[in-house]
Amino acid sequence: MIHFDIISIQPGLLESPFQHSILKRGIDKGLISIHVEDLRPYGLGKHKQVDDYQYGGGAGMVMMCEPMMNCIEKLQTGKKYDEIIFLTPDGARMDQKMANKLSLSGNLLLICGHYKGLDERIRENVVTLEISIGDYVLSGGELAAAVLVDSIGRLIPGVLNDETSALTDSFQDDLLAPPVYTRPSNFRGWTIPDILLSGDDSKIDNWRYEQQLQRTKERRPDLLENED
Ligand code: 6GU
Repeated sequence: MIHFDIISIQPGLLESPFQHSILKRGIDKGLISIHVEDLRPYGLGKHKQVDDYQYGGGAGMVMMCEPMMNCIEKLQTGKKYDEIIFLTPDGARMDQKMANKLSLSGNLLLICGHYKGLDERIRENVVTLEISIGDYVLSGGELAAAVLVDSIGRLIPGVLNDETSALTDSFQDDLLAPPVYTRPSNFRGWTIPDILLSGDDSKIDNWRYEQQLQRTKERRPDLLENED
C-alpha cells in the first residue's frame, strides 16, 4: 500500500490520468491511494494569493512560503512522509532506479512547481528530494507528478498482472526490451524471426537477451556504462 498526496494549484490537471490508466486497477484494489490537495484555499487575503514577485526583481512569480507551509503541515497531521518531493526541471533526473526505490515508500508528498519556482526556503528546509522527469521544460509540475505516480504505482505488487509484469520492462536491468511479435507470423510478406517459432525456450531466451544487448548498444549506449 502506497499513498500519494499531491499539492497543486491546478488540481483539475490531475483528475483524468489516474481515472483511466492502468493505475486505476491499483486504486480500486486498495494498493494505491492518491489525494490531490488544492493549494488555492491556503492562499493569503481575499484573493487567496499563493505567489508573489521575486526579491531582487525579475520576471516571473514565486510560490510563497506561508500558503505552501500551511498546506504541508495540514497534510502532515497524522502521517509521516518518506519523502517530500518537489517536482522541478532543476531536480535530479528521474530514472527506473529512482522509481524502484520510491516504490518501497508508504507515504509520499509531491509538490507541483509553477511560475518561476518555489521560495528557496521551502526547498532548503522542508523538501527532501527534488525530481525532474527529463531535460525539457513543462508549464507546471502536474504532468510530471502524474508520470512519477504512474512509474512508481505500477511497481507495487498486485497492480500489474503477469502479462504486464514490470520485470520485463525496458530499463529494469539497464537494457532496452527485445522486439515482440504477434499473429500472424506472415503479414503481407513480413515474416518474424524463425527462432520464435522453434518452441525451444532456452534458445528463445538467449535470442531475446542478445536482441536486448544489441538494441541497447545501438540506441542507448549510455545505459551500458551504468555498471553498478
Ligand atoms: Cl518536474 N517540472 C517542470 N515544470 N518541467 C519539467 C519537469 C518538472 N521535469 C522536466 N521538465
